[in-house]
Amino acid sequence: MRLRFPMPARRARAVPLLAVSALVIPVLAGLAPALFTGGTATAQSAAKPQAEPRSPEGKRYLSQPLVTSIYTADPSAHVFNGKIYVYPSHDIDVTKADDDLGNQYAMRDYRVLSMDRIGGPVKVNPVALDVKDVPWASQQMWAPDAAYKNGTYYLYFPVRDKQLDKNGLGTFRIGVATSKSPVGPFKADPKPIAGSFSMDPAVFTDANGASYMYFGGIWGGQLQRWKDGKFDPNGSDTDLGQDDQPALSGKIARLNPDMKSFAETPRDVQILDEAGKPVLGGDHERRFFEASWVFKRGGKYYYTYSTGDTHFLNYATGDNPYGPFTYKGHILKPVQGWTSHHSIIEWNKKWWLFYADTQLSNKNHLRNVKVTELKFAADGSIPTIDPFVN
Ligand code: FUB
Repeated sequence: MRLRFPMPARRARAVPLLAVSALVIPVLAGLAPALFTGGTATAQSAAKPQAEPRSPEGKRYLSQPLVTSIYTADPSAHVFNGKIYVYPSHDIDVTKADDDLGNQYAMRDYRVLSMDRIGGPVKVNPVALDVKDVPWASQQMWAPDAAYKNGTYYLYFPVRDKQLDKNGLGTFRIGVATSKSPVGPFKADPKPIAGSFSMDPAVFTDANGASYMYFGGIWGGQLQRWKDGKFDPNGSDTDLGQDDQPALSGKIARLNPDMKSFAETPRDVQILDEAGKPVLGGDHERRFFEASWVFKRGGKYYYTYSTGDTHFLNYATGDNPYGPFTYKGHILKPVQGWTSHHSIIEWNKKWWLFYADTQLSNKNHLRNVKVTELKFAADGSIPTIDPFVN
């Protein structure tokens, strides 16, 4: 079995959170370090410089954690009223062993990060939504996203419900919560979004105001259990095991104007290869695993996603929000840690990739969010980013 979570080659000594916070981290990739006091980062410190952080293999990191006072992952970044807000998962330390189901990702709440500019101080805001305040949820608040419309902020979040499967775990559904503030607190609707399933919601709003939710993820995200349109509680824990067949696709559904319900039955987001054929299930460096994120640039729609067990962030382009999308390449090479989940925004006339690694802990379930500039070639292609500096 391909174990989803343990990565022996990437394991080494864990660096205590506070020890790293005390370091003076040099400016890398043009970004100031985030050092913390009381939950708010300061761009520089007067303390004497100490050693530059290195990976367990001795490599230098391309960029530094945005915050060090809590663990964060799966960053969905947005610009609201000129300010940058990041909606991450809030990782917590648990004693559960790494497994393919993702039991060690036992997050219980969300906290929003905010900043006036990239490279500036980052604020860790109070709890925005707690699992205990979501009536239908059991556990594991995974990667969220957010949207804004007509004075209301919407927080979309995947969490297991209380309907247990063969592993005694709930079924992932996607909930929605609202607030008048971008940092919450958010109030959850009493039920998950009707027709939603699996995890990793990402909401894209097109120039004409139509909003779409992309979602889904295989293995622990359970997408493979929905292959026949209804949930199979005894289905596979990983994928369909059909390497020579088209890979499972992420999903898309247009949202109703209320931003809280689907206007249509979710459809497949198809990824095609250069010959126009669907990427196959056995093609683990190109097939969809989780972490959909869509943005539009130069009239093209970029569908971006994680390949999970091969640890790449990839992109494919299309000419409308539904696709099909043609595979183009890797955005980011593997980071330190198992998961790779990201978002991409335009801010101050530049494009930015928010991602996460495990620099602070060297544990797969205790991640830290980072940001680096994303460049485009003249033809719209994306040069692959290495998360380490050579
Ligand atoms: O953080 C928990 C899960 O791991 C996310 O939902 C996935 O995208 C992966 O990062």
